[in-house]
Amino acid sequence: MNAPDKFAQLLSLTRAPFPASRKIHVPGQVHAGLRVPMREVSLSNGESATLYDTSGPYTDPAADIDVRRGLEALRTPWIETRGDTEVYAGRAAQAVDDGTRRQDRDDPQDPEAQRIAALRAQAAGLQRTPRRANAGGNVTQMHYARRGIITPEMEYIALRENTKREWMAEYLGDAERAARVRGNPMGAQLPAFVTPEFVRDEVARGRAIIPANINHPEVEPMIIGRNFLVKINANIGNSAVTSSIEEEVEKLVWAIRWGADNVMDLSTGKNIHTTRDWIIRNSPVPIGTVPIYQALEKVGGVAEDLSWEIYRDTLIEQAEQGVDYFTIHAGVRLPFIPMTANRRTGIVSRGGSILAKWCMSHHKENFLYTHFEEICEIMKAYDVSFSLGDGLRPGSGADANDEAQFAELRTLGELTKIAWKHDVQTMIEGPGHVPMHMIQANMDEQLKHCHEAPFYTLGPLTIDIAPGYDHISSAIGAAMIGWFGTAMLCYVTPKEHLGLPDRNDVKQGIIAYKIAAHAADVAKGHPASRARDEALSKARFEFRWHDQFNLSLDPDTAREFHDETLPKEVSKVAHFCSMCGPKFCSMKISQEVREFAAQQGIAENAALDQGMQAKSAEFRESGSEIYIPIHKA
Ligand code: IRN
Ligand code: FE2
Repeated sequence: MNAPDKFAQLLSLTRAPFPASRKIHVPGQVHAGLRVPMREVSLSNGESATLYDTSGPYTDPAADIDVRRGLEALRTPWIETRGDTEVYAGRAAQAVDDGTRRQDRDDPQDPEAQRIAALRAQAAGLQRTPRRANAGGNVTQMHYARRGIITPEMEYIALRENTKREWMAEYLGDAERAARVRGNPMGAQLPAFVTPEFVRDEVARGRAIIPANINHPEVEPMIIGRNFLVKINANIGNSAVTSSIEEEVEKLVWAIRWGADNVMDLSTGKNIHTTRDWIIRNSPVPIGTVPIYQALEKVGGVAEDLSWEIYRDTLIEQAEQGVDYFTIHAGVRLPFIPMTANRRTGIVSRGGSILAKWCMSHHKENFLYTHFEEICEIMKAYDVSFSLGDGLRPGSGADANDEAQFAELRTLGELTKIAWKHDVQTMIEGPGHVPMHMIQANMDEQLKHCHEAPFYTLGPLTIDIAPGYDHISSAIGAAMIGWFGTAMLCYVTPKEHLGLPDRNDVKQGIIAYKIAAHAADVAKGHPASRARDEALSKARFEFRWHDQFNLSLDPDTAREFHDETLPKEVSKVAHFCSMCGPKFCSMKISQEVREFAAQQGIAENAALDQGMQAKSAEFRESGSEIYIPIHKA
């Protein structure tokens, strides 16, 4: 079977368009040629809903995708027009030879080496010549924003955040449609609709970041900041390398299908570099990594052998490939490590523990801290954003909000100032395990010490006793902290603490986090967020079952659950479901109440009384059974 066929087969499920949905593209105004993708769901009553869409061209049946070639590089003309970059030979290949490849040299006797050589050959069509800022230049979105420039990325984002068509109409100058939405319920501090100027201003202040490496031109720009939709991140790639590009890309496509706004490639082990080529070239969402993981591979897993030089080369190697943000645990300072000694669960961050080990064994300050300005120089040459790591996050409720955690957080605030001096975009990573009553303090401290740089938290898990269900224990904390102002939520899957997530675990984690993020958006009063809830509730009340499924976060499961008891097509228009049965459907009753009121010409409340009394009599007469088995026949 040739490659595209294999991919098509593997992706038949992940590439299927969502039911009743089509991809639409909204044109730019400031920048001609922008095409901002959204998902439009057609409803059976003739209306439609427009949804934020993270799935990229994969859910577009018209898109011609070849994973061995990579996605279309839509940002290349934007980057070239800016005229501030140069294409150069790059050092990625050399870095791989120096490091990763040293351990898995292509030894003809070694089947593993042969396998890896074959994998590398598959990636040949995906290697790109890198680009960097002209000497002494700075190509970060923050740098442009601070000079008052509205980039195509910024306008793209402004349009993308406006999923409510009417607001978009106003932006697009459709006065008639705009007039209908004057009385919208947006929150006081939020704009009526997101303008490109608002995006620019938020990025200039450091209150939002646009992770978009100039070497990742395939990315569909998105924004992370508390005055925008709350975003979620899914981690992939921490398992052993699969045998083909197709399988690796499939994991990514699966994650973005369900709504991952960002994906982090946390691969360890062999062939990290090649796997990353596969992922980035085929990813429409920003990709983050934790470069210390690869640096550790390069020194054979011995933390003490790490050095600034090896780390620096790894940063450049990954920046040339197009990684959009790096988790950098520069706040794990030597004096903070003893503060973890009496913790219940010590240091639980992978990166944090690697650096703590290096600091302790050399009795030296963390080299990421001492070389921070040099790291900024690298970041600004490619526009890689910082995700300042929380290496000392609590790993149990007992350790939440302790001295070590907050000492690190304050350091991340200091480092943010340094990054901003270089116009490098920065977000701050946060916990971890935090009981509900201690969550708000995390947001307060972050706002106080990190100068409003976006917060990006892992959950937090609100309790410690739910292995197997930690997507739930953490989504509760994530919803809360999102509401308080966290800009991005790092998902947790049901396999957390237990093993590697499989396909279904990834989906469960993402859906749990979409719920948390959306709950936060609704509570914050994001202008566009409620539209989908409104459309779905209306469909629910009017018994438009297909519309209810199609508007839901997971239409497949919604439909399957309904099918379990009422599989027939006629039930998809029935004015009841199997939960309460035909007689006790509260929605049906309230509709009857409305009709009754209209007929009788009396006020709805009075009718409600009468209607309820009638229903109450009916209920008693029928034997006062709450659950009516509907499949008796
Ligand atoms: C997010 C917030 N705090 C931690 N994270 C994520 O945890 C981080 O972005 C990365 O994806 C993952 C693993 O980080 P550690 O364990 O190396 O700190
Ligand atoms: Fe944990």
